[in-house]
Amino acid sequence: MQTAIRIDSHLDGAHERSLADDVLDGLTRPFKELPPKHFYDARGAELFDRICELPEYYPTRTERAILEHDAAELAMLTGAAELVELGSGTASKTRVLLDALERAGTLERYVPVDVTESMVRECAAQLTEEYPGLHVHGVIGDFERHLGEVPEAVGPRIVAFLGGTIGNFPPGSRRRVLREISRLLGPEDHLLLGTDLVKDPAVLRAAYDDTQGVTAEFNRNVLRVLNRELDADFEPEDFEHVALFDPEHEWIEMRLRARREHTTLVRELDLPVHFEAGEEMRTEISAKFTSERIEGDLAAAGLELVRIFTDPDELFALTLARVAQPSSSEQPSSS
Ligand code: SAH
Ligand code: AVI
Repeated sequence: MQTAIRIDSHLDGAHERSLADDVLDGLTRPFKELPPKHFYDARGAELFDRICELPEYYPTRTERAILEHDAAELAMLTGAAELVELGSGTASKTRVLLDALERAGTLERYVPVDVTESMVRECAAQLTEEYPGLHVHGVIGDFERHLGEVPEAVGPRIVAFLGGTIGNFPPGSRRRVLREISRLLGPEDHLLLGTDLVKDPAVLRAAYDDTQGVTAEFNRNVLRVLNRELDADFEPEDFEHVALFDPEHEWIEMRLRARREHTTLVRELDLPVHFEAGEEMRTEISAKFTSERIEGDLAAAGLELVRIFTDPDELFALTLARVAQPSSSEQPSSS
């Protein structure tokens, strides 16, 4: 008999090397930068969960509401036997989709893919309890490097990339990641992509600079990760949380601003890093979308829109897409 849970881990020395490479590359530039994937150690994941509950952070509850409204239709449109989820986290919203697929009688397997090992393991254990008969094949890995490790589909599949995480990539990488994702899709499969939408900058800024300071703590957590993983000596409280909206690119930037001039040593890399007082280091971008931007990115990745689902206030969008079908004029003629 097949067991309900299988977990493959692809994070080994390579993961630490990727952190070291990102630090060597990002902290030696004139405008310092770190990629956001390093926020998510166990503490970062917990802080992110608290962000999702904040009154100012509307994306999570809005995406959940869209799913609750439209999951039955998604189940009908996709007939999915399998849900692959990239950056699955605690999979809290995913259950809405799993419920709909279970009700439709098509659900067989869930494949969570995340860099945070504890998340994948805990979510596999919980979901196999909650959904008797469900197989969970967890992939602990980096969705920028390990999509090739996603197992062969067991039937029509949805690849879900929820929460707006695609917006955490700059435009070029975003299209590259979407293209990689499109390789997971056969002709019967769908991508379900969550994207935050362009809106009043004041609403956006509040969502990334909450009054309780949870987002500030999440932002500073990346320094704790560097201290632990690379034996650095950052003092997180030496950095102030900054969230600004860039109107040209229509994205939020999170930065850490040095409160005083100082030099930090990243011992494992033998790397001194100097900060001027007031110097800012970028730790995340979170792009906001219009329907044109969504369609443009999909098209650049060889994907086409099936349907966009949104909430009544048009705060957030869930887009169903599939591999672009050749138009009738491009189809090879039979003669
Ligand atoms: N999908 C959830 C969680 C979003 S938070 C939601 O919508 O609420 C982003 C998640 O992506 C975290 O769980 C984080 O660990 C994961 N993540 C970030 N960068 C990643 C990467 N490069 N590869 C795999 N997982 C990543
Ligand atoms: C995971 N990602 C979509 C979140 C976002 O909104 O860009 C991460 C986050 N950063 C600050 N708050 C939440």
